[in-house]
Amino acid sequence: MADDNAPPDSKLTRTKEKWAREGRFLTGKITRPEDQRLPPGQHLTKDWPVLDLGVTPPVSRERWRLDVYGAVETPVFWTFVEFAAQKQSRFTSDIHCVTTWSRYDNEWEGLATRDLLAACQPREDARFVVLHSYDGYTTNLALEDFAAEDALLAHSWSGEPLTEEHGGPVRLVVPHLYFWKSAKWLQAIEFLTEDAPGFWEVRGYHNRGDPWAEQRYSGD
Ligand SMILES: Nc1nc2c(c(=O)[nH]1)N[C@H]1C(S)=C(S)[C@@H](COP(=O)(O)O)O[C@H]1N2
Ligand SMILES: [Mo]
Repeated sequence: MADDNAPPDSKLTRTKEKWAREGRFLTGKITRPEDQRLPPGQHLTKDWPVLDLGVTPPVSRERWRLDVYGAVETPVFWTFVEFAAQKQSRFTSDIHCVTTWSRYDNEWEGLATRDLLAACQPREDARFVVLHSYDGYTTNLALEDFAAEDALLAHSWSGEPLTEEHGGPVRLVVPHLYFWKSAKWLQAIEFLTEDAPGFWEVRGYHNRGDPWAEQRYSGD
């Protein structure tokens, strides 16, 4: 029998309340200063360069799938239609590429990573995520970086579907870290209890990649 007093999505609400109590993702680790929009060593560009491994995997919205698995209570397997039916967020943020270009005011639309976390419910011992992409690319993030309040799984940019060259149908966007952490052509999100460095992280890039601390390479 339905309880008329229960909030409509009580499992989700309980999870979010618990996180709020624990301050689970609010560890103060985001170092982006209010008064310094352009990180050190960066220059502004108005165009949007394309950078990747040189392979653009052909993934239509019809064929695209997202798998979310590993250290989670509720693994998620979505088609694009199912993904697009989730709560939508719009965030405007800056891009900072390790190759020293930055681009301001990018308008993204998609699923906030915090809403994805509410859906898949990371286990208590989950600490890291690895993003897997359709071109074989991988990149790793600490859970609190993945859960940044302006991070999202984006399907649109400037009100238009994300183009193939920029990672469509869906890419990750984590604005407070260098852009190599923002995996294009997202295929899967794996939750882990131990860190597992990705494609560039095992090739000399910094494990975290904070632009304001100039964490470009592993010795920085
Ligand atoms: N799947 C995938 N994602 C990727 C890459 C890649 O090669 N494959 N390159 C990364 C790097 S190094 C950068 S700088 C940005 C570039 O994104 P853009 O081409 O949209 O500017 O994508 C990141 N995400
Ligand atoms: Mo890059």
